[in-house]
Amino acid sequence: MAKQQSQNGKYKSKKTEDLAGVTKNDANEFLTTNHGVRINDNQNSLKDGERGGTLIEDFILREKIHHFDHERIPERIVHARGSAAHGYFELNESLEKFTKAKLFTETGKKTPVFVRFSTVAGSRGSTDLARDVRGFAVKFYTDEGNYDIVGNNIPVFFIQDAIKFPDLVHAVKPEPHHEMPQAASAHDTFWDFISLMPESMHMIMWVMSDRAIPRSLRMMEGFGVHTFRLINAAGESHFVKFHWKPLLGVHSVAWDEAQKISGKNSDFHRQDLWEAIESGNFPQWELGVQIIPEADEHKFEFDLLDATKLIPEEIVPVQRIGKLTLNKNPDNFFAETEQVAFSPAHLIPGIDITNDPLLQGRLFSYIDTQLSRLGTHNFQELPINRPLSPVHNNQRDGHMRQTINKGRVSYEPNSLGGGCPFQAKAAEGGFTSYPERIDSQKIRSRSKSFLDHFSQATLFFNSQSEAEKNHIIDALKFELGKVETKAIRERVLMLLSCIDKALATPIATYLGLSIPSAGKGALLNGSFPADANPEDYQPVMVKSSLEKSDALSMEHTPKNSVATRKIAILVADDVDEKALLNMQHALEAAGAVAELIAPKLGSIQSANNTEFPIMKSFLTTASVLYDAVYVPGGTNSVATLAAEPDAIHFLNEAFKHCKAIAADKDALQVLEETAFYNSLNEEDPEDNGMNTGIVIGADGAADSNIFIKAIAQHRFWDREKQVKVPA
Ligand code: HDE
Repeated sequence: MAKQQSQNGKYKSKKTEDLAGVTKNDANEFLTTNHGVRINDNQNSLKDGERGGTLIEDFILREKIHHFDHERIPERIVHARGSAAHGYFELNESLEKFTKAKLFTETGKKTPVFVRFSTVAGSRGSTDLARDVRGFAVKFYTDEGNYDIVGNNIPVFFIQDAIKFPDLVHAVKPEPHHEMPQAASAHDTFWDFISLMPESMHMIMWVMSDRAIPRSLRMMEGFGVHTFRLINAAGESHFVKFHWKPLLGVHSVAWDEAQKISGKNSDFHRQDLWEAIESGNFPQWELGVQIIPEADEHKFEFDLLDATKLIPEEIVPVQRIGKLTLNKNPDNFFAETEQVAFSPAHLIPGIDITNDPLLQGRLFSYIDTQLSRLGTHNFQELPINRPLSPVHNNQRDGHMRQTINKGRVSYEPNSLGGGCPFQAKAAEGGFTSYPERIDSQKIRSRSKSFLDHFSQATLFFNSQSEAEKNHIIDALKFELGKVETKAIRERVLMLLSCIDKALATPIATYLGLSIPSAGKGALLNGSFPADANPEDYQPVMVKSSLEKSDALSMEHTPKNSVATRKIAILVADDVDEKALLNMQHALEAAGAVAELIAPKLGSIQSANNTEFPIMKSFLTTASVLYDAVYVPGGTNSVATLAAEPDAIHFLNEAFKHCKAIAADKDALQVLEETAFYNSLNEEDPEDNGMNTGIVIGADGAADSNIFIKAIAQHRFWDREKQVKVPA
């Protein structure tokens, strides 16, 4: 069991201690070469006289430059851009009935974890706010070995069979002739592939939804995606789907905002995660499971082995069994976040795989990719990857071997080593695969039960709020608007019309195209094998018996907290100190982070001559980096801000992105300069703010309680249809 220690109130896991053993601190140490010789001059290379050439014998120079030359390793083919953190998983509800994995049976146990979030398509240095799927990979350092749930923030996938994965990734990556565009799916090759791959339609709904532009990595769900198996002590199997539910709720930004954040701070998510953990606001998720008895395998309208389908929560409820807490940032990005190696094949006794053909291909892909990325099979010995449970086997040697194996025996069976290391019986924790009954022919084919490509895409679309539906339509207008080939746009429109005409029609109008008929055969588009009878691949047009699923809409997410939300307070000299401090304290007491923003850096003086340090100005930050804005009163402060175009732009943008805005009554002069002020008058400027998200002090200062409630709503999407703001 992970050893728990309290240090400065922080839980310190056994893995953290393990890593501490290899962590280096250079304080009070001499500078040395890698063979441990102290360096006397790190400023000048060894030369043939003061103005002479550099001597090849300078081993200090050579080592330094050579090491530097090799600092980069190949980036991940997908999920190259990532951010990670350490933490622990604590089990509340035992799943003993279903699994023998101690991770899920010992309640109260804290298992150390390392979690890496990522975007998929972009390179290591690409923007965090790309419209993309987010990876959500969790490595559990359990007592029985490492177990990885290598999931995403979307519960389904583009394709049903692993053999299509290289095609999918080639299509979405920058186009090979000119390596453009970076970290974006809005280009011809991606939509060309999608338009010929009707099975991708459900996933397309998710990636075109706001789920693909999260407000924070801490505010997104995670999913294991595939159906896995749990195996109990009696050897019985149940199917399982894994869910991570964020305690802060699921929230997103607006697309216009996402694009601007990409320019203002392309590390937005990475920084947000880092800062939350550094400030002790540890992100948390509950682990949920949907468990299905083996006997029910064929009771669903879809195939459990088809990764383009989810199990609606209304049909199989999500049972929450424990909590994940991320409480420590990595000490070294490369050694931990970059070198961590996940794999769906990192399984422990009690958890097994299914025949999902997408999962099956992943089982060997990950280990293979680590070989080209990390260069050796000994990557499992890297500190971040090595398990806490002991490793004993006869695998030997290879590049960069760390372990010094003693003795002459490196084979099994052996008698010279006393038979060690020896196999473990199942009762001793030995891994045994589930003895699934197989009686079939070897065949390259797709099961007929995989041919429904639209029912859950329609279910997803139907389950969205009006604003969410509009965002999907707008996202598709944007993406297809960037596609240059008419035939591709038309094929996508045809596929979208099979989901819902109301989805396809406004996009077609925007593109100035008509929707081709999705008659028989039209949907196949060549996504079938050469010798197959196309009839056998014709999509099955069925409807989900469920009209709507609330769990699919972010509208129903918890909206009861402003913890860690960032609030901009716009100030200048002579600000009303009392109003400012009251609001700042109220926001901070509710867990939000309030930052003062002024026309210039340094400090401002309140009307009472108190000095307030200013760390951010309109030049160094932007409205898109905050969740809400407050303008306190104070005659001169208000006059300065009203005359400051950047302050007005800040407010206009916050309004456009549907954020809560508060202003004291005597700060109205600033709001008067905005593009939305007149619409407020129409609304009633003294509306208490809960409907409009604009909180204006009735008599004096804006009401902090109402402002806080409005911020917790996250966004007031209704504004989008009422007022268009040129920001
Ligand atoms: Fe991955 N995927 N993937 N994937 N994947 C990789 O492994 C692959 C898939 C996921 O933070 C690679 O170490 C294949 C589904 C995450 O380090 C690679 C297929 C899901 C991460 C690979 C899939 C994922 C990866 C690249 C289709 C959600 C980042 C670097 C059969 C359930 C892990 C690496 C991290 C990374 C292969 C499909 C999630 C190339 C062949 C479905 C979160 O091995």
